[in-house]
Amino acid sequence: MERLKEKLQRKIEEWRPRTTKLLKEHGNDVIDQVTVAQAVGGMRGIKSLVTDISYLDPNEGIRYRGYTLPEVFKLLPKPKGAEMPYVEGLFYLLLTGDIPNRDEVNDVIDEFKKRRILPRYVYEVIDSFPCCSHPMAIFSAAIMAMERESFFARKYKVGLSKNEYWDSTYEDALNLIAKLPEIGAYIYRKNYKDGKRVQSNPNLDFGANFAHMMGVAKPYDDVSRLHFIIHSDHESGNVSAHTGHLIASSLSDIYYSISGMINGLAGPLHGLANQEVLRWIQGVRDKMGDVVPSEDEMKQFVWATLNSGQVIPGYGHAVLRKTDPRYYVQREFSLKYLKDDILFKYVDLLYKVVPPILKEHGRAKNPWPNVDAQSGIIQWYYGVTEYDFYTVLFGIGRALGISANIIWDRALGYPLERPKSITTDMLEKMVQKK
Ligand code: CMX
Repeated sequence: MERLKEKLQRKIEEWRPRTTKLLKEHGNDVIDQVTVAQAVGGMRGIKSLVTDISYLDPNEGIRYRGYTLPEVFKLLPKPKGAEMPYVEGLFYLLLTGDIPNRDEVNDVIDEFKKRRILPRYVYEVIDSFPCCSHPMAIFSAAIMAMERESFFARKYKVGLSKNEYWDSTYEDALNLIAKLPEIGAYIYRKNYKDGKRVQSNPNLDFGANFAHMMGVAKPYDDVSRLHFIIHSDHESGNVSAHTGHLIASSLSDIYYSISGMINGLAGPLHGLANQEVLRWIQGVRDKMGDVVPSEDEMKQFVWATLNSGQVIPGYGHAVLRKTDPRYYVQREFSLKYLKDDILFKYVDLLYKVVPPILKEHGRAKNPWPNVDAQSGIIQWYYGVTEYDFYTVLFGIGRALGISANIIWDRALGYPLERPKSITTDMLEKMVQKK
């Protein structure tokens, strides 16, 4: 069997000439134009990043390496008796573009197993955080504390050829990813379970070990696999992925990049929306006294939020123009396992009520739900009710995709990212000339 790193090396060597040829023969071909609205408005839709790990079609949603989510769930190997595939297999797919067989998944499992032990000082960093710190701030700092372990940074210091950047970046990425479940679970236990740590079990896969360290019984192992897989990648332009890529482009190592992407994910317009959805629903539930609102009552709650100038969390998207397939995957899971749960009924009712209201409101370009509209209620159902923690779960999953991207950025020699800014004066002069 070709080991993961060997296969990656072969794939990189095969891919490099494609990028070189494109640049050499078509470097000056125009692929997009930029409008004033795009320059002022957050660069929406400008085609200016290249990634082969995933692609987001506005209507179809995400494909990982060309595969839709249902295909990914069908094709990736699963642990015995599990409904959801190995997270390790998903990482293999993101990194190499190939669906792994069982031996290849076992290879990734072994790689993570070797690298999973968390340095003692990481627990101390987590322990030292003052009360009421947000779990995302602790998560980011815990990753940052491990920067001293960077293999890439050490190698760079003594002199590293550009062609070899990807190799030590790969080592850093695997070292870090292997430790994320334990960091996340320890933050959870520290913040909400009196700091009682559950020792990691080396015989379990990524999802099952996370569930074990969280102290949550089956089927939370499958819930974790599902969660990490659907959150892993969403092409390059979203805030977390772009932040990770941007930081890495200055040759900062993966610890800086992943810690930075976590900080971007922590915003309520991005990953924190999963927490905000639960907070919003619990606010309604408090007013309703544990009863599911009628359709009319729910409409009033939604309008009240909009009329107070706030967004409806979990709805809308910068790229998607249809219901997010990540929402569908979780909806199907919920219909199977938590159909009668009161919070699922809230979410189900919101799915009926919110899109027509957002259309009538007339602002959001996409009135449909995104991944965050559904994820929190699954966590809540299985006992993880501390919703401040939910974005950490998103972050563990997202680190898989961003790390794969950064390894490939280095392999293909993507340079320092440096778009050009202009002044408002310049913009005004440019449009006057027309
Ligand atoms: N509720 C109310 N208004 C919304 C809205 C929502 N869910 N989604 C968009 N809008 C508003 C925007 O605030 C904007 O208002 P203004 O015209 O006053 O500036 C207008 O509609 C146009 O926005 P857009 O072009 O449709 O959306 P953007 O690309 O600017 O923003 C997003 C995308 C996700 C930030 C936005 O839809 C939003 O705020 N959604 C709620 C938060 C959320 O669920 N975020 C998670 C996204 C998924 C993820 O990254 O995890």
